[in-house]
Amino acid sequence: MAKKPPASDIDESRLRVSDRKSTAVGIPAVLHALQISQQQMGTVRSLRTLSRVNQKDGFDCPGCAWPEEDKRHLAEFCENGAKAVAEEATVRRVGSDFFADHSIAELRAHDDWWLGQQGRLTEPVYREEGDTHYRPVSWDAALKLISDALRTLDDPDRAVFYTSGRTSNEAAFLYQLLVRGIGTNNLPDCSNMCHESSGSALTETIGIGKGIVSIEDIHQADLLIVAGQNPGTNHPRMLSALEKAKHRGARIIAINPLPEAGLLRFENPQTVRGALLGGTAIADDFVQVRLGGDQALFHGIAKHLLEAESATGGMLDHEFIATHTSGIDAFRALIEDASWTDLEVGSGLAEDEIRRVGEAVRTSRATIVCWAMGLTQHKHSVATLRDVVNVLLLQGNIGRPGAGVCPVRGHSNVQGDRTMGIYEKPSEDFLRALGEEFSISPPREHGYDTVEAIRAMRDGRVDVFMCMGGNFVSATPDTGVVEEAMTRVGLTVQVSTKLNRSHAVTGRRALILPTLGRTDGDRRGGRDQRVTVEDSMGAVHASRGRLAPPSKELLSEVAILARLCAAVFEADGAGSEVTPRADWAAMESDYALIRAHIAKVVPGFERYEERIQKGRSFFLPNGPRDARRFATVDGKARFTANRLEYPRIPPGRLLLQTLRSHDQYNTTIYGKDDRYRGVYGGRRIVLIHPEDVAEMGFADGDMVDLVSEWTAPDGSVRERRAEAFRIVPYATPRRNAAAYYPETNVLVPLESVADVSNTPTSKSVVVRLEARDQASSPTPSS
Ligand SMILES: Nc1nc2c(c(=O)[nH]1)N[C@H]1C(S)=C(S)[C@@H](COP(=O)(O)OP(=O)(O)OC[C@H]3O[C@@H](n4cnc5c(=O)[nH]c(N)nc54)[C@H](O)[C@@H]3O)O[C@H]1N2
Ligand SMILES: Nc1nc2c(c(=O)[nH]1)N[C@H]1C(S)=C(S)[C@@H](COP(=O)(O)OP(=O)(O)OC[C@H]3O[C@@H](n4cnc5c(=O)[nH]c(N)nc54)[C@H](O)[C@@H]3O)O[C@H]1N2
Ligand SMILES: [Mo]
Repeated sequence: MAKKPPASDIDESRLRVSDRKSTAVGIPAVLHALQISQQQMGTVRSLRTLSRVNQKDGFDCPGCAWPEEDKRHLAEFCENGAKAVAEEATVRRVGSDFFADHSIAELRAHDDWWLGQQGRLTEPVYREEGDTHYRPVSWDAALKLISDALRTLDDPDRAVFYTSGRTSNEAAFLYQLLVRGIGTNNLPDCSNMCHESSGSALTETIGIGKGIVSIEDIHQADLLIVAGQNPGTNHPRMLSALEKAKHRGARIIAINPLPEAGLLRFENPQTVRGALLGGTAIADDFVQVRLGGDQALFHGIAKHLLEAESATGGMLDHEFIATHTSGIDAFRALIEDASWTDLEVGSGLAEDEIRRVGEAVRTSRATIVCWAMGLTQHKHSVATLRDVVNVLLLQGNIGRPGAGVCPVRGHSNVQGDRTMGIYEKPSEDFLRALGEEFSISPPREHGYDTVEAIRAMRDGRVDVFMCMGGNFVSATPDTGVVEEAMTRVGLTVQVSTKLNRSHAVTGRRALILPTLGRTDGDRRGGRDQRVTVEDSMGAVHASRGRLAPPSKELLSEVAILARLCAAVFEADGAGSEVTPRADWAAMESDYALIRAHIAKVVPGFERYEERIQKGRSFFLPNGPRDARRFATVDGKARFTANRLEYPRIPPGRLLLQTLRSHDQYNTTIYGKDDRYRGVYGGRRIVLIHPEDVAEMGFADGDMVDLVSEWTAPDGSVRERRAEAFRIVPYATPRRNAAAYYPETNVLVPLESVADVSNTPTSKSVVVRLEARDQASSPTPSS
């Protein structure tokens, strides 16, 4: 199905390509961040706001989930954190006059960049069925529309509730309570498209769905493997931690199909060395694996270790293996059987390159593997991550200082949202505690994840679809299918800070509820309210914004949810013994009351209020890290035997990964440059190896359509098309291409998901290139 992009905003006439950079951050990054901040906020507001990012008693950066170090710099943020802040703290506004001026059809013709640039949403608006425009609606009327729809459902499973990862712990807890109080576990979230594969693999093998290292461990590691991650753009503050580890003597190996700038060299703007002297070379070794080749690489590392063990002994931690693990025999047998030829083909690396990494692992006293989307968004991601765990287990690199697994999380509170129960497959322990606290009997049947939610909408099985943040329409795979699916829903509700495509492609009736962001002051019940978040390493701390909110009309996410709970559970006829009982109004005016409930339901939150005072943070219990305790089926860390898999690329085709540019936050597009990769003024580009470009009969600068080909289990092939991409020859492995998300989401088939985790395979899409008649390229707009 051909799906046209909203053409009016596509002006790639200024697109310019130059050499890619090998150094990240440094002074240009600081200047660039300040420039964007100034455009959005003006000078005074910029300085006031940026000085509070990630400070004790300041607000948590809405950028990434990388933790703050204990000793804070005066400016504890990075270029991309500053852009995330500027995007939210902008002085531009979208009010009811905007919606009167722009019909929904008109909004639909714009892309996410244009929509986001309009500014902060300031008042609730509603689209009546058949109407062409959104119109202002009061908060009371809006909440009544939702509660009426929820209370008249034929079946609670006909409602679905999505969450993006910026929602605070307090809001997330109320949200899941609302949903379970109604009687469903339909709580898909952005994690389903993000680190779900990590959660699946880690829960199964070490009994916890998150990472087990702290920032101290990073500093103390002897070897850090950074696989499938682009920290120079997506977790810039991680580079400071890597730099520190390096100065203490750690080796760092980057495993990536692309030579990403931040991994190769880093100029720390906080130090004189960084600012003036050319910075630190971060990676000691860059291993250019082929897309989806990591499992083969980790099998090879294991094989190298096991061979060394047979030759001389002393390579494995036998005591750890005997006391704390199970399953090594099957794993060992599988690895001994593996052929180096298969491992070379699977990884795209030569045997001696694989052995070079194996040797670094063998000689390391403490190893950490860090990863992000390059390892989680493939068909065999869960197997790949189980094999990462296998390699670490061999040397006892789980549950001791300077060692372990470090899935680097994306959204700033995505991990906290899960801890609060935003999960379609909640544990029995969680549901029992929730039930006891609120005298309800939460549903036990699992709910929809993101992919299942889309299928349910597509098939007409959803009446109400509510989103707590995010941009469902653009972030999910198979944009054509999702847009169609959205229009089949009775009522869609978006709680948002800014406009995006999910406000333009809606259900038959649609509500937009504007809300406060992290940087906004939140005064309720005569108090300045704080919220709490959990970072990528399991530390919980408070966050408090100070800026005057964009409008007096805005409610916080917590206030919206507390009022919605009241509307749903206290309305006439509700309040039976099955609905949750709580003082919703009191919670709205004092978020500490919500924390008191959380402390009773979620393990590890005892003395919650006390432990977040004065900017302090506390660590949640972490079995493997705290005491080599593994909550798995047999109480051991589990070796697993995973058959080798890797993508097969049909002749004449390329394997496409969809990734982030330097000027975006997921579907929020800050600008059209990707400085480190040398791309300026446009986003519709595709990076391809120069020899593939030539072999396929194209040249640098040619315009092509990307056509994805999906072969269904029954053998039928379905095509999807993304139009007008400029070819950029690039240092990617042969037959591996890269282009930006979300422009390419239209190519990712809804059926193409990771085994076990059901995560869309956004880093593994088979495509062919089709020449484009230059004359038919989208024409530049003014
Ligand atoms: N500024 C900024 N910060 C962000 C975000 C943002 O959009 N902008 N997004 C946030 C979110 S939600 C997330 S999840 C994270 C995402 O952080 P990343 O995972 O760093 O984001 P991607 O751009 O998807 O980059 C994937 C990286 O993996 C590599 N890769 C792709 N496939 C493979 C593979 O098969 N094997 C290996 N070894 N490498 C591979 C790619 O070349 C690329 O370097 O960042 C978070 N932080
Ligand atoms: N092809 C492809 N697809 C992908 C990925 C990929 O690598 N490739 N990555 C996937 C990943 S890792 C992720 S995490 C998802 C991201 O999916 P989402 O989290 O759904 O998307 P975002 O673009 O982060 O959401 C941005 C919107 O959130 C709203 N927002 C921002 N701050 C707040 C707030 O404080 N409160 C509320 N209520 N709303 C707020 C704004 O309206 C903004 O427009 O996308 C996934 N999709
Ligand atoms: Mo993510």
